Amino acid sequence: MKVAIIMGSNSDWPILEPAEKTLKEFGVEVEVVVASAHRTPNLVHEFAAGARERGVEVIIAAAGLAAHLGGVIAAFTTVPVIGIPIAGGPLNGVDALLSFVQMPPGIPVATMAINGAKNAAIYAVQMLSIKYPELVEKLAANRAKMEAEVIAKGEKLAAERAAK
Ligand code: RP5
Repeated sequence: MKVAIIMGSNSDWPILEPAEKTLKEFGVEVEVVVASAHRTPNLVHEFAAGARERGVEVIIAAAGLAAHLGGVIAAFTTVPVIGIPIAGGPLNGVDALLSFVQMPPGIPVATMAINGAKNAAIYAVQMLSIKYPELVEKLAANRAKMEAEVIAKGEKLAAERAAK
């Protein structure tokens, strides 16, 4: 099972690193690429047109500013694309959010929250779980872990308040 993470610039990487970490925790192979819809359109075309042949099953595309990366990739492949608008510039990611989310009918990009790298990874794993049943159990374990963590946080707060 393989997911590609593609970003418009290496300056996006600190936001995206948690996505790679999460995917690896689920045992998913990750391909990481820097390519820009505006600055390296030929590279983006090559990446997207060959994605399915390379075994990529889901693409996570992240970019900031006037972010056309997700849409352009989706135009060149039928591999599903998850978009992450990256915060940056004077509009702080709202520009990228609108660019990702307002796709014309026929070419969808499943857009996450601004900087929503972790959810992009989990959503990719959920998509892969349709084909790879072992991921269903891992997703359930991940939910159980989160539940335990939230309960522990509540108990910690209650204990701190009681001690005052
Ligand atoms: C976008 O422009 C990139 O995705 C990045 O978020 C933003 C700024 O890129 P750099 O100028 O840091 O290379 O294409």
